[in-house]
Amino acid sequence: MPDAITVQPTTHPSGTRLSSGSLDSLPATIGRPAYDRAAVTPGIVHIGLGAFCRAHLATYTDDVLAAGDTQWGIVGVDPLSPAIRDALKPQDCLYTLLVREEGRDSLRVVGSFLDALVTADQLDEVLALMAAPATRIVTLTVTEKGYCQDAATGALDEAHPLIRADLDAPEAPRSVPGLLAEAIRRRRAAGVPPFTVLVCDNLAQNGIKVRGIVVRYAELRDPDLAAYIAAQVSFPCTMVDRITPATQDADRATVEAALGCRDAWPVVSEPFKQWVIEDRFPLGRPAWEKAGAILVEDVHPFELMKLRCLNGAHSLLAYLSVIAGIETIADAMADPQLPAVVRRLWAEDLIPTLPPVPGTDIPAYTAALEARFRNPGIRHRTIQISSDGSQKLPPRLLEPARELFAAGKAPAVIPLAVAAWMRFLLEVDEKGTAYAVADPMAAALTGIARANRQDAAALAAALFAVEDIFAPELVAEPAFRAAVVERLDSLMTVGVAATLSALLGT
Ligand code: CS2
Repeated sequence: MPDAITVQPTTHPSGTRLSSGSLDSLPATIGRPAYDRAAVTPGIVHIGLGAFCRAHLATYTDDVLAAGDTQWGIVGVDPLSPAIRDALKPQDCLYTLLVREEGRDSLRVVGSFLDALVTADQLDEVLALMAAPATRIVTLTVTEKGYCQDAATGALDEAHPLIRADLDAPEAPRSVPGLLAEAIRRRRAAGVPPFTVLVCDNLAQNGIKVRGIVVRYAELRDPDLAAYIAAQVSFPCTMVDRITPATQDADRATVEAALGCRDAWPVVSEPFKQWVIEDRFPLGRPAWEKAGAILVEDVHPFELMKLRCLNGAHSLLAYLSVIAGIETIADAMADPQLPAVVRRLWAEDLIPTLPPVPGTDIPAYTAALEARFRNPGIRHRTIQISSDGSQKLPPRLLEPARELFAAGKAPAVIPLAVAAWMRFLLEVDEKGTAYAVADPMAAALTGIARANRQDAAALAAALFAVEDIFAPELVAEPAFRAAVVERLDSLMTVGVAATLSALLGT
C-alpha cells in the first residue's frame, strides 16, 4: 500500500474512536489495511512500542500482510510504560500514520499490530508469547540505552541495576537482555527452536553487539544457556531509517479532522524510509523486500553511512540548536550558518571514514539528507534528539573521530559537536531558558557540569574522564582535547553564532 494518498480535511462528527468497526466509514482518501485482519496470525513479537517502529517496520509488515502472507502479524510489547498499549487496545491496535511533506499530507491506518502488552504488568503473557512456536522473530526498538550497554565499548553493563536484579531473579526478567535470555531458555526447555532476534536500533553493528550483550548476560546466569545462544540464535544486523518525531497534540487534531474519528496515538513521519537487513532468519521471515526492504549479506557499510551521516548530523544540530534556542531541525536548517557546518561535518569528517556502500553515491546521500532535514512538515524537536547523548555520541561521532586520528588526520567539526554536548549539559540555553537533560547518566553528567560551569578546560577534562563514553585512545589525543576545549570555551564565552562564524571564517 503506498504511503502517498493526498488528504482533504473532512468535517465528520467527532467522538467516535478509530477501530475495526469505524474503518469502513473513513474517507476514501485514507489508506487502510487491504486484508482481512481476522485472518492474520501472530509471527513477530515486537519489543518497544515507540513511534519509530510504528512508522517503520510495522508499515513494511502491513504491506507484506496486504500482499497475502498473513502469518506475520505483530504483537507489540512495551517493556515499561502502559501508555501506548492503553491508547491502542481500545482501537483494536489500529493507528494512523500521518506522512508529512511540504504542502502534502497523506494518511494510512496501519493494521499489522494485533495486540499490545506491557512487560511490567503482563510478564507471564509476554514470556508465553515469546516462547510460543508461532513466534519466529523478535524485533526490537528499545533505544540505545534499552540494551543495558556500556556505550563506549558496546559490552553488557554488568553493574546495571536491571541486570543485577535479573541475575537475582532470572525467571522474572525486567531488562531486555534478561527477557530475551529467559524466553530463549523456555523455548529450549520445550524443544522449540529459537526465534531470530532483529535489533532495529541505531547501534553500530547492532545485531553483533546485542548478541554479545545477551550471551554475556546468559554467561553470568548459566554458561550452558550462553553456549546455546551463541551457537543457535541468529542476530542479523539491520539499518533502519525514517525520521519520526514524537507525536504532538496538534498531530492528533490533524488526524482526527482527516479521519472523522479520534485516534489516541497516531504517528507522524517523513515520506522517506529505508530498511537494510542481513538475511539470516532460520525460522523464516516476511517477504519484507516486497515492501521495499533491502536484504543483504552485510549491513555494515549501510549502517555506518546512516549512523554517522544522518544521526551524527542530527546530534551536532541538536546540541548547537538547544543551546542557541532553536526548536526544530527544520528551523536549524534555516539558520544562516548551521547548514554549512553540517556539510563540512559530512565532507571532512564523516564521508572519509566510510567504506563504499553498494549502489549508493554517498555525497548524493548526504545531499538528500539535507533535503530531508529541511522538510517543513516535520517538526522534529532538537530537545528530543538531544536525549541520551551518552549513548549516542560514541557510535555517531566519537568512533569516526577515533578512526580519523588513527589515520593521522584531525577532525574538523566533531570537536565542535562534542563541545556543544558539553555546553548543553549546563541545562540552560543562551537566552537563559532552562531545559532538562534526559540521559541515563544525567545525574552524573549534569553534576560534573554544575561543578565546572565557569571553566571550559576543567569541564572538558572532567567529562573526558567518563570512560563509559570516551574511549581512552581518543581522549589520549592532545589535538582532540585541545580542539574540544577551544570550541567549548568559545561556546561558553561568545556563544553559538560567533563560534560558528569563527569556524566557517564568515
Ligand atoms: C535521531 C533519530 O533522535 C535521534 O537521535 O537521530 O531518531 C533519527 O531521527 C532516526 O534514526 C532516523 O532514522
